[in-house]
Amino acid sequence: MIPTPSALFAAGLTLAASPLAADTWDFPTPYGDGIFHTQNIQQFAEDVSAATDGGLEFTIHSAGSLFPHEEIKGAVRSMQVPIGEFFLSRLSNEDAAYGLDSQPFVATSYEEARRLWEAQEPVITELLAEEGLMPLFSVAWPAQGLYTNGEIETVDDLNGLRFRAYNAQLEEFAQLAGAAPVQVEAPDIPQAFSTGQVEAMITSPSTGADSKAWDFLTHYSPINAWVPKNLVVVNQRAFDRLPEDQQQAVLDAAEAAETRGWEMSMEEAEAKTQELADNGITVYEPSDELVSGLQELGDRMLETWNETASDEAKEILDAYRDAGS
Ligand code: PCA
Repeated sequence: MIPTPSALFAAGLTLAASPLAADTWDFPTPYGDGIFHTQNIQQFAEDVSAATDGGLEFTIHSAGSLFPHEEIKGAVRSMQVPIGEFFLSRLSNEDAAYGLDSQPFVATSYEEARRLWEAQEPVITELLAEEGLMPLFSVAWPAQGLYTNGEIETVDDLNGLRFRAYNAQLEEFAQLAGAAPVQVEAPDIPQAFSTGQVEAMITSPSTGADSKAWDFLTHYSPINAWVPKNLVVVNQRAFDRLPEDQQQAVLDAAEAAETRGWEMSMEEAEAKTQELADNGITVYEPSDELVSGLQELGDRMLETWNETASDEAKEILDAYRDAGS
């Protein structure tokens, strides 16, 4: 068939726009370039680029620079971007299955976090499929610890503090402790503390060190109350449109990224705690009284969780606990 002039014109335009017929995908992420999750995603992008000979490239927009964190999932869903990362338990309001990894004292070590992910993954994959999204890889943060000014001896010491929160569960936790929760995204932590918007937080040593917590806080306690995860999702239709070899390259790179990400997390958990100490933060073990008080808060949160959780979400918790016993 002889191509019509308009078809030639259209083909010429496409060629001019992408001389290598390469595809470039915008990839929004919530966390900064100093965070290992972002670095892991950069490596994922390099792996895909190498495996596809530059056929599929990613432009990573870190620290919520393209879409604010709360809009990333929706942006992937509506195909404004084909791929994105978010904090999994940020979705706890959508389904209790998402919240389990921010539920205090459910999974407190990497081993438990991994087992919890194995129980969550099939259910979460199905939930996201209903929205046209496919999970690619999930990576845990180091266990979450308590940052304050001065030592916290019992839960009562948290009473009245303006407490930085990153999801609904941390908000609930702060409220149960008598503190006043304020939602602040990780890249905004330094400013929120320096302007007095917040005065305490629970997060990883990674985020504490990246925020230079020593500039505005004096004490850190590794309460290790939960080990939450990030998730990278792709829009299923965007994925399906890729040539098969590129689809395979994405899946292979995702599998490698999940393994590498957990290793990066485990490797830096201690090093980042040391960095806090080296910069003048007092690192102290929580007292038995503090731990039991926190556990009590966790028990109350789990009661609330049970009231709202679907059968599928409850089955995750049962499967996780069965696998551990
Ligand atoms: N850092 C992120 C999520 C969990 C963590 O360790 C944050 O504080 O927002």
